Amino acid sequence: MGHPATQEAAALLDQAERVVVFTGAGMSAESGVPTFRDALTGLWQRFDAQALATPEAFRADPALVWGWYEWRRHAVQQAQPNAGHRAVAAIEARVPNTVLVTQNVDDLHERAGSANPVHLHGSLFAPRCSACAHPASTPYGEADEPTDGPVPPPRCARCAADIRPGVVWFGEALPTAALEAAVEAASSCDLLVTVGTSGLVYPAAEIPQVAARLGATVIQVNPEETPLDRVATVNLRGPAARVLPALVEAAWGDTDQVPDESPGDA
Ligand code: BJW
Ligand code: ZN
Repeated sequence: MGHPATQEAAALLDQAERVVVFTGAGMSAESGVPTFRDALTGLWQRFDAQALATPEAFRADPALVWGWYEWRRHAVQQAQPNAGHRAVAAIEARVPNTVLVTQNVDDLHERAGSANPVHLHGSLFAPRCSACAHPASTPYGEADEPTDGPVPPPRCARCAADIRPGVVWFGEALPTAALEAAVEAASSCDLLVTVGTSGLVYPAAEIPQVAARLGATVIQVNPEETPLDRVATVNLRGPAARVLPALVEAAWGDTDQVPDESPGDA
């Protein structure tokens, strides 16, 4: 027997036929990946994440911005999916119409067994040319050392312009296919579970609102209040790695339908 709100959310999950799971940086917090607004630790502390994640910042100082993303890519590669990522994969395994929409640029959902997350804000693992968009390979040298400071970006093999991270910066359009898939899923789901997002960054923050407006139930998982509280039917206040497995357990009992990543597979 869990908390009453967990029981209520579990009943909603068990009844749902079309589920959207919508995730943000808090999803990966317990894997040791800092949230976006906490992303600047160590040497990076004196910078402002919101100011670094822009095309203007990259144009002004490509090595600073590329170095920051290389450092974050390394951190993600060292991290492991947590029990929350595995619970999301368990929901997908249990409810076949589930669509996973993530704002995260890490690959922890994939590594927890989610086959096809919709990445609204791109990926740390899909660099491309800043001029001609030609995809570049990643990582640059498998055994590269973690960076901690500016690193000049590599050059495009086709046109020699700077390679840039394959993420969506402030002021840039989201990838059309991903945004369309997310809106379509949110428009046709009966339950949306929003996890670990501040709900501050648009247009992604519209996704739970679209679902709610069209009649879906919204469950929110977040230790803090957010602007999405008012569209949520149930607010589960707590960390994703604890709340999501408890939710899946309360709905269906077995949380271990999806195998863990094999040890030493970092
Ligand atoms: C836990 C937890 C645990 C902690 N368990 N939870 C005014 C109104 C509307 C829009 C705008 C506006 N002014 C400007 C805009 C536009 C702008 C925007 O929204 N700005 C806002 C800041 C106001 N948006 C854009 O610019 C977007 N593009 C756009 O609008 O284009 C228009 C256009 C159209 C056509 C042509 C051209 C242009 C693009 C937005 C791109 C966002 N990109 C980033 C960076 C990606 C790369 C990178 O990572 O460096 O995406 S920003 C950053 O925010 C990142 C995230 O995906 C995104 C969302 O953050 P998220 O995931 O919510 O994380 P946090 O850190 O904010 O919150 C963490 C949460 O977790 C907290 O709530 C914690 O409590 C919780 N938590 N521990 C569960 N254990
Ligand atoms: Zn190029």
